[in-house]
Amino acid sequence: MYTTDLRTAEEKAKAAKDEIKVAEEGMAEFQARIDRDEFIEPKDWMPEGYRKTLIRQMSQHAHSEIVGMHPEGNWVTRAPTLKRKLILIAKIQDEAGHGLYLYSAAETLGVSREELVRQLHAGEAKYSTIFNYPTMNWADVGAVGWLVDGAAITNQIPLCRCSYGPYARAMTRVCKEESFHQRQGYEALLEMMKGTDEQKKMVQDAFDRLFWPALMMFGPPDSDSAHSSQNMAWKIKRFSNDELRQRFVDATIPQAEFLGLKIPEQIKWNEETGHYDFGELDWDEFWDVVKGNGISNDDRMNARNEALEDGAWVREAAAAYAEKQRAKSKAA
Ligand code: FAQ
Repeated sequence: MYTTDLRTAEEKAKAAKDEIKVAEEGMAEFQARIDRDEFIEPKDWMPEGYRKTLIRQMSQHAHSEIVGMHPEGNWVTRAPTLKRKLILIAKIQDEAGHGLYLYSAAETLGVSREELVRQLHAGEAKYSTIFNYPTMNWADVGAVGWLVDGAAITNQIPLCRCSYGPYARAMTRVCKEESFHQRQGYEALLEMMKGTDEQKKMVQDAFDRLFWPALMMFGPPDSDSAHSSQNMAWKIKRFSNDELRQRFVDATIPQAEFLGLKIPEQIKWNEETGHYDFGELDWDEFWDVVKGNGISNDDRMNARNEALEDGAWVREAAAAYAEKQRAKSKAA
């Protein structure tokens, strides 16, 4: 084979050594910045693994916000009062906004939103398992706000201190909005618990079905979490999956008691640890839903694909309009 590289073997080996030295120094300086709690910004040097894992997590997060609009969207036309309908529409619009902040923040890492959306639609990208469970009745809508947004906030508050600046800043606003979402859900359930026996049963049923999948939102147990140790060293994650899951259980069970709900038998206060014990979750179910076999996986992906096709003319019209404006300003 011909080569234009005229360096001797010795020179090549030295160049390779120098490259490793520069990479090691870069890595050490990067970690030192993280350890000093400095934010990493888009134009700063970062290891490829840091960039990749952030794109992975932030895009999964964005997809979750967007797919997460569907279970509640299902109830906009059937909300029981005008007030509830307005609240629900506002909440769902907020989730769309969260998706947009997150796609934009992910784009600062050198990937396009079109590519991320393509990955979702092709089934290559994950989104949170919780959105593959159906919302069967109005109490489920309240339970999504209370439990799903509640779990989301528990996970996202530490992300406001994540080492990547654009992600951390997006999370600050998202958390404020999620807090309203959690309260509106809890308040809707409080109202139902003042109602008829049938309404109370609906709330209990929603809690019984959605509580366990909400706990799975925090990811697999720490022992099976592939990304935790590196991402905690990089301060993308500040707490482990199990720590945040426990924090959520400890906050939620007193709220369930205040609502007047029956607490599952396996959940017991542990005097010694100062936490609630809640037993093992059904991790086979979790991985099955991750693989696409949940009750609503197909419905969610079909709805996303239909929305993409139905919206094609809007994107084309917007692009044609932008092109026209560009041509006009060039001509002027
Ligand atoms: N579902 O090594 P780990 C919301 C995957 S937003 C599906 O522990 P990591 C707002 C994980 O990706 C809810 N897949 O992973 C709302 C990885 O697979 P990969 C979304 C899951 O990243 C409310 C593998 O398992 N929030 O609800 C899940 O260190 C109401 C191994 O796991 C976020 O995304 C899961 N639940 O920790 C909207 C927060 N868990 O990528 C509408 C940001 C894990 O190697 C209505 N994300 N996997 O193929 C995070 O904090 C982290 O990514 C975790 C997972 C904690 C979710």
